[in-house]
Amino acid sequence: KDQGGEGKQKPLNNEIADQLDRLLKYYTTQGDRGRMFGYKRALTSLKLFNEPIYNIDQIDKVPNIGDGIRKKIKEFIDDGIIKRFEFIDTDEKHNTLKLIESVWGIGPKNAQKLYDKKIRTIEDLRKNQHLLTDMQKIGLKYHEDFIEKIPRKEVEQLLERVKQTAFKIFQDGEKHLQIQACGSFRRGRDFCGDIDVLITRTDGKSIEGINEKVVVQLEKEGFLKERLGALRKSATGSEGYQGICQLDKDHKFRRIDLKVYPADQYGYAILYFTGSGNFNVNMRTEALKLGYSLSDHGMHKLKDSKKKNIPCLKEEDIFTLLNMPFKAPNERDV
Ligand code: DCP
Ligand code: MG
Ligand code: MN
Repeated sequence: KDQGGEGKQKPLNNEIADQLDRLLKYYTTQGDRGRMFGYKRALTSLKLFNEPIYNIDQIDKVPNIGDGIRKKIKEFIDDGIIKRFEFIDTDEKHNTLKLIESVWGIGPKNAQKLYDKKIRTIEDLRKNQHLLTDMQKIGLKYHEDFIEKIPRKEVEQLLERVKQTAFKIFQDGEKHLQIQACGSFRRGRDFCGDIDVLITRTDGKSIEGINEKVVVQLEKEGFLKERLGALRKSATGSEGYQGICQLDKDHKFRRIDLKVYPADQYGYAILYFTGSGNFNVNMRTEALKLGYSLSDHGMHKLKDSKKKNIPCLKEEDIFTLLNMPFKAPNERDV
């Protein structure tokens, strides 16, 4: 203990989170879905835990930490390392799998398959493109750009560009279309993996076709470069696009997701699209415990066989309904 006593000791929350994240990444590349799920839940709960942690007893107040994970945390607090997992950072296979997975479109399962076919480097992938799907080939083509995060300022510029076009092709678009960036950008990150754009219309008319019109126009203008899959229409009325954009020749190629939702689903849509993914998993689990099924387009009581949707136009209302304290977007970055 340091001389100043507990008051001056540094809380261990972040260091413990880093350790769990390290193990989570390891089990992810190992394809161990059970442990992946367990570590993800433990990590999210730890990040949402508001108290500073100084000792192992406090860990028992954090939800979703099982015996196995608790033991490793105890070892880390006691000894400063988790012996059995020291090898991870230098494990060649683990690092190679991480590298292969860093290509957009390649998940843990595919990475393992490619590894078994003797793929070890990005160069190997480039020479063996017959092993890849069309989407993965595009991921590989832009790989060097995609591994670079997008500065916040550029996300703002990309969003402006989408707005400009959408407002131009829709009469009174400025008045009736609501367009905003979600994902890590809305959670306040300085650097984002991609840009996530959420669109709705507020004049009471159907959103049908907005996605396609905006995408086709942005493609004509040369802003959107390639589609990653077909344009999407869900059974519940939303539309979407996944692809690649570029602000101008002086900027990198960037991943972009567009989603269009009907106004009466907007609260759910913006909550979902703001994330983080971990936060969503956690919130849905909480909702289930309270007897609700929560998704990107609505919420209903589990007991209700008709699955009657509970309308929520604002995300605040969803927290209220679930009796959960409201979390601002920057508090959801877990
Ligand atoms: N999302 C989710 N579950 C998934 C994928 C996405 O709940 N499997 C939601 C939460 C995410 C949001 O969609 O925050 C946007 O997805 P992204 O993959 O773009 O993730 P982020 O924007 O959070 O991070 P990044 O900076 O890597 O893009
Ligand atoms: Mg994103
Ligand atoms: Mn995205």
